[in-house]
Amino acid sequence: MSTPMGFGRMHRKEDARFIRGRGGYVDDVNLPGMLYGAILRSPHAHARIVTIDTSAALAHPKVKAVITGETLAGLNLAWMPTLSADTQAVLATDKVRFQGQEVAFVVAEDRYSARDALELIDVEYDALDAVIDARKSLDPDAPLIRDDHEGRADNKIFDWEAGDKATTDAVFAQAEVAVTQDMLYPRVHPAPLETCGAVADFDKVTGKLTVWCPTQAPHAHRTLYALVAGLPEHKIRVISPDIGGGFGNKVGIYPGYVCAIVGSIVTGKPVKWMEDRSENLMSTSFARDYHMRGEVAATRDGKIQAIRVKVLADHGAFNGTAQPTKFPAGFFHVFTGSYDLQAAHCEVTGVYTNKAPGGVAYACSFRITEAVYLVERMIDVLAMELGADPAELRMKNLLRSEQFPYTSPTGWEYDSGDYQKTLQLAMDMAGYDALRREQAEKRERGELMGIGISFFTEAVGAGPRKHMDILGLGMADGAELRVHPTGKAVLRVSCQSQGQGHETTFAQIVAAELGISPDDVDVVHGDTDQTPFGLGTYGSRSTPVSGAAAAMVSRKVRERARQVAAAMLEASPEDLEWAVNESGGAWTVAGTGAGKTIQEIALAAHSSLELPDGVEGHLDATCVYNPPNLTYPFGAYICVVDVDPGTGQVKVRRFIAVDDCGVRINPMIVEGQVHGGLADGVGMALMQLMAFDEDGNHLGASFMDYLLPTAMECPSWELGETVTPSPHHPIGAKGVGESATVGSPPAVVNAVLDALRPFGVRHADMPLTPAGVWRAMQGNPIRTDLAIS
Ligand code: MCN
Ligand code: CUM
Repeated sequence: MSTPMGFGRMHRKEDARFIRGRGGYVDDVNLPGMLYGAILRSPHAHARIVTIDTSAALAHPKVKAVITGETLAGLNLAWMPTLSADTQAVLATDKVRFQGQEVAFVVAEDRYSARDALELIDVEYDALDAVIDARKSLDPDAPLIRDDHEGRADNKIFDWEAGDKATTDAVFAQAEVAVTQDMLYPRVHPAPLETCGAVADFDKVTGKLTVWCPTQAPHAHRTLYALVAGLPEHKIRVISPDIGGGFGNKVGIYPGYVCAIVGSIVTGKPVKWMEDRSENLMSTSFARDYHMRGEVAATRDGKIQAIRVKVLADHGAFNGTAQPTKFPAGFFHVFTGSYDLQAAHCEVTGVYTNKAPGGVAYACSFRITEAVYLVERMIDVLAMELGADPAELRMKNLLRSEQFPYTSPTGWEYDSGDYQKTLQLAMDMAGYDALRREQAEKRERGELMGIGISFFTEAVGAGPRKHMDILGLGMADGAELRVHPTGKAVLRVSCQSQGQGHETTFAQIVAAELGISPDDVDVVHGDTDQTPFGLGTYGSRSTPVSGAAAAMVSRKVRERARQVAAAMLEASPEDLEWAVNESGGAWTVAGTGAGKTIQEIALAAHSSLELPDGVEGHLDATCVYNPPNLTYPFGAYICVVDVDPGTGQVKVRRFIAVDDCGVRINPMIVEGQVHGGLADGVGMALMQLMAFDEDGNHLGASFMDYLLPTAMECPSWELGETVTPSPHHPIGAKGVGESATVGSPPAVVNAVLDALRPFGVRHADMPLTPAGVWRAMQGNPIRTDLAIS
């Protein structure tokens, strides 16, 4: 594959090291004299801690320190802030609040001794009743989970609403048709290949703390460590090396990171702590767990008028959700979906339960996943009620291209879209009418075939900083571009790749702007000492924000180059034109053939060439990009399934995905992102479930119990694209990293329920396992009702 001068398909630059086993991950960091940490975790979901006896562990010959909540309390570190300004116990002092919670930290000479010594710690617990079902957490007699909060009387975290209740209720009161459906988006886990971990190295002499951890947001981590540990921020360096998948799991700060830091401060040696798989599945970053009620009002002929939503959000024992301060329920705001509505209203109640911190990220774009699932299920429920075709019903109600930029009933401005075109392309690719005919014939023969559609609008690329923040840090991102005398460039960005290929696509952005080869651009990220401040990678914000910063800083460099070129050509800068041809980018004098390539200009910028007053020399530049708005990518997905009437087994036979993420920098990487997200969606729809028993015992702490999709469950994806550029993004790109995870679960579920139409089933909750489908076929679908009114 030849290397394009800018945008286009090219193999990922980083793969040269990944596929040779030369990646460098946190667990590859080995420092002289390094010690190893291990965490003792709670066996109870809810219990008071009576005593912790560490003497036997301390007597272990290879143990160097045992840290408990009490040790941390002495340092004022027993609690740390979460990403939503709640607090989370680093090591439990008073109570444990979920099974798997961190209780003590052992530091030993090797990882085996550290693990062995955990067994020697004696903790006496006084077990308490646990609240596992969010719908019971607000019962008057429910045990109070967060009695550490002064004055707290119940388990409620927040009540939040959006939209106009009076107008919405009025539309419903007049509506010809209204449908209601309760549904659960179950608790799931991102389960990346690499688990979480950290290496902390505190240098007593210089006072410098270096932390290697696989974080999606190194700068945000640094600021939080400064706030948590009280260390001066300029003495903290966070290095996020290669990351083996994040999917949201690597956004937060986990107690183990803080323990590793304290371990290093206490022992004076570097300390490594790495989770095992069970620890990762039990204690980090759960998402969803949303009990939802959707209501849709429409006319008899299928014009949707309003949507009304109630949600009960289970955020576990510590509210770990990373949401802008303004939006405690995050981007659930986008619950009006892709449709032209008169009115909308939603209420979200967040509650604590005795589960690991939930409400956190998992390829989620801050809760849009749940909102899209709700809307897209509701459209199918309405179609069933009206006896309408779900594709036609969507086509009729989708926003029209002339309505963009479109302000939603909850005040969000969708930047651009051409929804009908995208849905039509998906239908054409699927051969929609033929599929419906095939389905009708099969139904005659008792075969169960289903066709499911979803249309989603995503909102990605947070800021602007006046609306979006994490713990008060505004969401804008910096970029720095250095151009060496030979015209080779180094781009430094604040975002951090976990597998998305930034070293390639970001080099392509600079390459396109400067007319050089992406091979001549190195991308530096993931080291706070080497990169400008910014809020990192999540909510598919890298391309919308850092990608824009990369384009803008390249344009600054280009403008500097123009000044130098003018001096070289003895022309006025205004008379120069920028052009990129096969040999690269150059400033040329308009109307003459005379010009200088960017490489010639770079050399001259560093030479003894006389430059006019005010022209500094060198080409390096920096910029901070504060996005004017989010970007709103969208897509139309069609899933075709066959259900085995004898076993309830679902086979995803075809999956057509048409994504519109504006201008594509590297279509091959975009397709890879979509493939991953689609597989994820099939997993969530059919297999993935973090289950607990009534006492709060975690039932999914291994991949034997928590099922992940493999190639076996996935069809050969059929991808299409439409390109509606973002009008406010410098290169017209929108984010895409989470689109398919957001858009695909409802398509799969809609397809399975479509297959089950002969059984009169209107809804069944995910995951649609064979057992679940079988029960639905017996007229007893697995369903959870939203018990709050
Ligand atoms: N891209 C492009 N053209 C566009 C949009 C994106 O070429 N119009 C490219 C980007 O430049 C980048 C990739 O596609 O190389 C994804 O870009 P973007 O949509 O900006 O998303 P981020 O880079 O911010 O990645 C975050 C997103 C999130 S939030 C989750 S969760 C997720 C996802 O990415 N986690 C992933 N995809 C993942 N892919 C891998 N391999 N591993 C993860 O952990
Ligand atoms: Cu929402 S999971 Mo991603 O934003 O890292």
